[in-house]
Amino acid sequence: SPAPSAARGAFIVLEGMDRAGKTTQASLLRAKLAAQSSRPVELIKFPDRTTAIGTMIDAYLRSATDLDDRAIHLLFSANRWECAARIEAALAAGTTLVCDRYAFSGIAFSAAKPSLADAFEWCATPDTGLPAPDVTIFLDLSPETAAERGGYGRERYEREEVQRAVRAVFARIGGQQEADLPDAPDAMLGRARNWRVVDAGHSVEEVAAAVWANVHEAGLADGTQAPLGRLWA
Ligand code: FDM
Repeated sequence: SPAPSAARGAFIVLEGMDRAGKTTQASLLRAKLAAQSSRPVELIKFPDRTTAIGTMIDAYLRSATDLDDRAIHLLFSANRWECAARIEAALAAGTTLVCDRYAFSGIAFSAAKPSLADAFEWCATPDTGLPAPDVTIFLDLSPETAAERGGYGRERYEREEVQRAVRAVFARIGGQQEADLPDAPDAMLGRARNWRVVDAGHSVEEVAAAVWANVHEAGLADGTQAPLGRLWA
């Protein structure tokens, strides 16, 4: 394992489909990382509904309010920006962060909307310059398996047709359908961002093992010496 003097904490993002078990896997990963080293590990999540911007996002997701598609997109990005300094400080202080959703959800859920279908680059732009994850693990789940797990909840995006469209954008972000994304600069593609896909259609234990294997293979079990990157460089 890496020297205890590794310069900073690792920034590990979990993305995934609704019902993929993202929140469960984030807390299992946190526990596993904490057991592997003495480095502090913290869980964070986006949207962070506790801030003033987060309160507006929460109302939108519960359909208590309506907002223009571009306006809500910018609020989700602003919600990351208001946490960016805290993320950087924590990593620099040696804390590893496990982050439940990040800018990729921002792109996927917005570009899945008909009004923004041809605006992938516009969707990516507001997040330019945010701390870049050292690895992003995407928990993939088919709508069929989601249905077997009891279907979706009641929030705005928890409908099968939305989930299908979101999954298609995630596949584009991940570079799985590169040819379909002529408008996306290379750096936005998952390949350049250390994007890993885990099939979430298995048991909690199996998925946790696959998530851990990816973190370990990425060399992030005990922080990293690599300089912190920036989206979308
Ligand atoms: N979501 C999340 C977005 O539309 N944009 C974003 O930038 C982010 C981070 O908000 F439907 C969507 C994804 C999901 C909802 O749900 C948040 P959870 O259950 O709080 O993760």
